[in-house]
Amino acid sequence: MSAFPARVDILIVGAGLSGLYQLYHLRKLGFSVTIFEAGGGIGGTWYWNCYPGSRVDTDATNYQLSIDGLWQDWSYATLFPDWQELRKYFAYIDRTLDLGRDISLNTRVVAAEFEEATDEWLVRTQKGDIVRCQFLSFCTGFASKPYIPEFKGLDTFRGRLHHTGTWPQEGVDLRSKRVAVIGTGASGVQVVQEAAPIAQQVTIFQRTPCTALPMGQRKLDIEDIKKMKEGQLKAFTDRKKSYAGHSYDFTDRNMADCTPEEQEELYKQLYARGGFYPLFAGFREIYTDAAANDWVYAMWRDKVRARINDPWLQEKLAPTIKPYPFGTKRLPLEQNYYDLFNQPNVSLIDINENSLTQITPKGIQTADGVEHEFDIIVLATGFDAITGSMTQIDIRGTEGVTIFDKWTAFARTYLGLMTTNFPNMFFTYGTQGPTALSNGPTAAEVQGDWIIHCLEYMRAHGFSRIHAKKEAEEAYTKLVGDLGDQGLWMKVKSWYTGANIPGKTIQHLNFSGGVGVYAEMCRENEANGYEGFELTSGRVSSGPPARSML
Ligand code: N01
Repeated sequence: MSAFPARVDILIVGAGLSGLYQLYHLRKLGFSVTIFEAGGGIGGTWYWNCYPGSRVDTDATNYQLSIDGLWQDWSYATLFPDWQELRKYFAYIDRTLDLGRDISLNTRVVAAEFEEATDEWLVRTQKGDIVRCQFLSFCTGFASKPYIPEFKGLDTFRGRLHHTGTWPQEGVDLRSKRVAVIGTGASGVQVVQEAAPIAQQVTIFQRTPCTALPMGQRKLDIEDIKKMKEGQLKAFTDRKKSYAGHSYDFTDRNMADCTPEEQEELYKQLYARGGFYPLFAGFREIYTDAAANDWVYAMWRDKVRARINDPWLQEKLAPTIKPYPFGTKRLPLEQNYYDLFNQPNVSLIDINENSLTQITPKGIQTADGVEHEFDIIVLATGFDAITGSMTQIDIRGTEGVTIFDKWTAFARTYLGLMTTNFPNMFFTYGTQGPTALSNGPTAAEVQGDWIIHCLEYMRAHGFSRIHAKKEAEEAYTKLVGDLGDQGLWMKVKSWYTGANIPGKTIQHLNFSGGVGVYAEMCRENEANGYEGFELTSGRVSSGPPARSML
């Protein structure tokens, strides 16, 4: 991986799937492109999230890029690959597409400022290097700013305490340890599954029960792989038309038109397939119709309770009364999460009943006065998701506006790709894109294609600047809000709406109209010559970095 030039046409921030996809295509088109990656390796989320059990909740067919010449020779060994397998996939991408020579690792971008005189960005790294680029593309994902709650005494703990999103690269041995896991989202569930078989004791601090679905994990054999390869091209096409960016989609049938037996039979089959099938291949109404949502919750609840011996735990993990609409908080996938609670070394503390009062040198104290002693505390407490990946960087656009100030008040974008006052700056898999409601690689490609085509178009027409018009941004942001309000997402506190972070503005942060609809909007926008964007020409510089700007 090489040193970077002083000026490039396009600087990409982040070497996850989005960043690599854009680097590959833009370089092929003859642009000069560099990726700055904060981590010591490529892989984005799979570099940082190397905690025990970390694995993708998307199946092998869908969790890959569709680049021709890439997918044909790659096969995962498991249906839901873990972080180690995913890192092998990233190494394969790097090798096959020869991307490394344009990636600078350990290069964290801390600031960027737009220079009106040249229509260029000046980007500063943590090490103090400054690079000039005409276009800046943030491929920083939705979960690159870990959230650590302000627990009293956090710094006093004498054991090991780590957030899942910044897990030590060298690993942490959980064997025979007393492990606390705070948080029961996708990360917490994965850690618990890994810790319970080997740790001396695992104590889970739960604030809200998750509604995990069975993963259906299995090893892939030669026959599976052959079948996958045969259907792969169709899967790539289908996923861009679907609601959630997977190769499968909601049933065309209305729930109301089906008999109770037909409804049950459908969900029996979807559960048997595993993964997100019950969520994204069942009835669409579960997202909009409270009664349909109640029905699907009750079915999930009964299946889960049947696996748990202790009635108290049954009620804590799968409450009789639905705690929030099913599917409105990101569902984890589980392999044996609920069964593990039957083990004597696994226990649960409901912090609504018995709150976590402070972290102590020896462990965690709860409101009942008990000090629970631990060797390791795992903070699976999530992220300042979606907007946080960019607002943590000092990004300054025109008129002195920073992205932090703009989005902290109320995040606005046009098409989830650009935001007013930040010309020549794109972002992918972030604010107001399909993001959390989409399979990652699909969103990376749909949004990446729009950016790539736009840059080609600008070059062909001699434009040096693209800027999202304010009225287009207002209209799109309203659309995101209106679509979101048609669903049940506001009925729960979650990172989908910013409600997991104290004080953060609560708003719909995802485009919830579906990936297929979104992709069509992007294609239309491209076809009509980028309506809603102002394209201008005239200011091009290839000069050295202006070190005084930042
Ligand atoms: O984070 P989360 P995550 N005291 O925000 C709890 C992706 N991911 O890291 O629900 C006590 O979902 C919080 O409680 P509550 C995936 O998209 C992907 O698990 O807010 N508890 C919740 O239980 C996922 O959705 C993979 O009441 C506190 C938990 O911490 C996203 O990352 C694998 C607390 C946070 O859950 C984030 O998942 C893993 C407090 N003060 C993760 N504050 C893949 O497959 C928060 N909590 C790609």
